[in-house]
Amino acid sequence: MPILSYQTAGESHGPALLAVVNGVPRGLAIDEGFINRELERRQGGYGRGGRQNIETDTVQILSGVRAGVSMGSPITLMIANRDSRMDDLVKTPPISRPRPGHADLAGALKWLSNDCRETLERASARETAARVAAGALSRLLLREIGIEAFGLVRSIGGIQTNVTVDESSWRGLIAQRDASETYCPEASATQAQRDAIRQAKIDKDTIGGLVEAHVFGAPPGLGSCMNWHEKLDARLAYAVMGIQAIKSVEIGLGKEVASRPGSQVHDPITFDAARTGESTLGFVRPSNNAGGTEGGMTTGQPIVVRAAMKPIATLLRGMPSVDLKTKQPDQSAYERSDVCAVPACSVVVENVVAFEVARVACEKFGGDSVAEFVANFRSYLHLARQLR
Ligand code: EPS
Repeated sequence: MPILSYQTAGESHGPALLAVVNGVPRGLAIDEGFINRELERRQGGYGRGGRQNIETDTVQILSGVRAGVSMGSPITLMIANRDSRMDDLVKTPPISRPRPGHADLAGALKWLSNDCRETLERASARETAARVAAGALSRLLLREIGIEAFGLVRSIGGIQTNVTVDESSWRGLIAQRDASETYCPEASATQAQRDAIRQAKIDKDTIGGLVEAHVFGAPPGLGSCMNWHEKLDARLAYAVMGIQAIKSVEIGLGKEVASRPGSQVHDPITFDAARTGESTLGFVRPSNNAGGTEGGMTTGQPIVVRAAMKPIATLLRGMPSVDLKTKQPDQSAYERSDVCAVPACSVVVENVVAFEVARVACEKFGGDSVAEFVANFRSYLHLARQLR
């Protein structure tokens, strides 16, 4: 039985983006509407460029699903690019003035070319549409065992919301987040972030921010401390750092652990017999500084991942660069781009994080069918609750 995994393929202006998802058990009802809503959210947010007016990202399922239900074979998800023109060398001309901060220069040198085009086509964050589709698919499986993910924008250009996201607040924040043009569940912060993006546009500049993903309902014991590469926190960091433009990943308190004493970092352990039905199995922690993982395993507390996205590398005003053909100084190239894609990034992080949680859930509960997966989940909880 394959472990849950996926591969993406496709270029920004190629015919389509693809994700091949392996290891989805048989018997999962595929809610395409949910996948498409996540794709639509990824396209949105204030500060996006002209490309999103061209595309209407919609998933087509090419394999692994029969009459709306998974068969256990690899599931191929396809998102067609309307703006497909990569073979037209006039419409996608060579680029020899690399953008600082993009993959352009390193890629041109790596593949021995003075044209950055091929590198940028593949390195483009357009590929994240395929990752969102795979992540959204994995969330359908997570729902079978009561696990849900929630993403939001924490700050843009230093303008931050201090809204608390936890088990009791997150459902109530969905509507506020979805009403926000910056995917930030606080109206005043949204307005200030919007103003900052508009100012960046006026300045012909770009702007980054902080995004968060929270996962609720995960039972204790997903992931493992037995090998470093099995640790869930390590895998979350790997997956999130693999998203375009991410420069830091934090779990829970993150880098703040460095400046506090242990007594103000570690989450005390208490037990409440009345709460054994919850994902913590009754082990109540008054704080969640650990962000839901200890020793690379889930604790039963919400999983909290925070990531910093750098500003988009394509500046309308350009940046000091060098023409690779002449080696003479020049401004970096400009092609249509976003001023800010932090809201979109929050959707990508939410779905990528969910996929990693689904992967460790599949490792623990296995099963060729969803029925077996759910039964194994219940059996584990039953045994854990009986521990004496
Ligand atoms: C993106 C589409 C791209 C860019 C963006 C991500 O479209 P185009 O290049 O045709 O305008 O807007 O890519 C980047 C920001 C980047 O640096 O590569 C998308 O759909 O998310």
